[in-house]
Amino acid sequence: MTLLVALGSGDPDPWVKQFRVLLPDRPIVKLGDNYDPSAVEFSMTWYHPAGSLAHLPNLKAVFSLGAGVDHLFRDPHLPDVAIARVVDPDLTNRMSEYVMLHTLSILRQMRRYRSQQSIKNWSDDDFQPAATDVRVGIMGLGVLGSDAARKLKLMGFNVAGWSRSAKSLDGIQCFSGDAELSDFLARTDILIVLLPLTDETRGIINKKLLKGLARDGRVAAPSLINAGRGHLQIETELLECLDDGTLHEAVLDVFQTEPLPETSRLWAHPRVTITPHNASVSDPIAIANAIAAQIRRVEKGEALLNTVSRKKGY
Ligand code: NDP
Ligand code: OXD
Repeated sequence: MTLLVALGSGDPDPWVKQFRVLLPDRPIVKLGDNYDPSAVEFSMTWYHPAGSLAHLPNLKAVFSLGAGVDHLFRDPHLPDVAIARVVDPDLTNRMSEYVMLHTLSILRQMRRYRSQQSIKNWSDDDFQPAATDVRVGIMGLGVLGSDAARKLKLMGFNVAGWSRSAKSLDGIQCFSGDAELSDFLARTDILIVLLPLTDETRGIINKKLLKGLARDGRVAAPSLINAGRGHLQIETELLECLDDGTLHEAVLDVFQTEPLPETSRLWAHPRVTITPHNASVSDPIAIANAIAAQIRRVEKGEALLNTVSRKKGY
């Protein structure tokens, strides 16, 4: 039983090394190695080249090395086998760190103080709201969104979330579906996006949506944090909203084109913070462990966990 590490982006070697430690009895190969396709039963993938998982007649399951699976559905030749994604406390905690860091940074106006420091300007003339005065709204109340919601709530923020199906989370106001989106936006000062990229969510962060955010809050204007996927946002419209004051500040970890091209106006925008799609990285040590546990489950005849619905796209 061979395991294939199929990466189209990033270095496969730390993954191969870690899987060899965890599953010492199985051959672990990577794309480009010389292996027997009929021996491959599992594939661990991240942006694999289209077609590279076709012609594996005994493939049982594909594991995404991340929480998102949109990279798999780019492949028109994706085999019709079970797909599992990463759900792991290591990945979840890292994302919540990112969300808390940037939400607090927006609340405490760190962008402003950094620029004041650069010109030795001691000025404290703006009202500083408390976390309890600020309404955070999280689009995507799944594994990552609900953990971030709970932690922001603990910090005192007034937190709501929006998801596809109705939810109930202690102390969090829950909205769902298209019908409740405008009410959710209208009570949101800091919008956090942790949605998957699907046919339904592509381009959802556009001018119309950003104009629907709250205008009656104790912050200057609403702000955006997108750590979901780049194609959720329409960057030309995001820039228009930053330029005309619809949006106060944007923190972006993901972009329509990655790496973000040098020509993008986002790089130099005074109210944009850019991180290189590392809000929550998949650490081979933690994540290979979770995938090896899944493989052991399948071998014992148990069902795969964290499977993905092809119909929903996440
Ligand atoms: P989950 O599948 O657990 O949660 C997805 C959430 O989005 C669910 O609440 C789901 O609703 C909601 N959702 C999906 N489609 C819609 C829709 N059309 N309308 C409203 N809500 C919708 O995913 P995770 O929380 O684990 O991960 C979320 C995303 O974060 C990943 O898909 C990935 O793109 C991104 N990510 C980014 C990383 C980074 O470093 N930048 C790292 C890890 C993940 P419902 O609950 O009803 O199903
Ligand atoms: C993920 C990611 O989906 O790293 O896990 O973006």
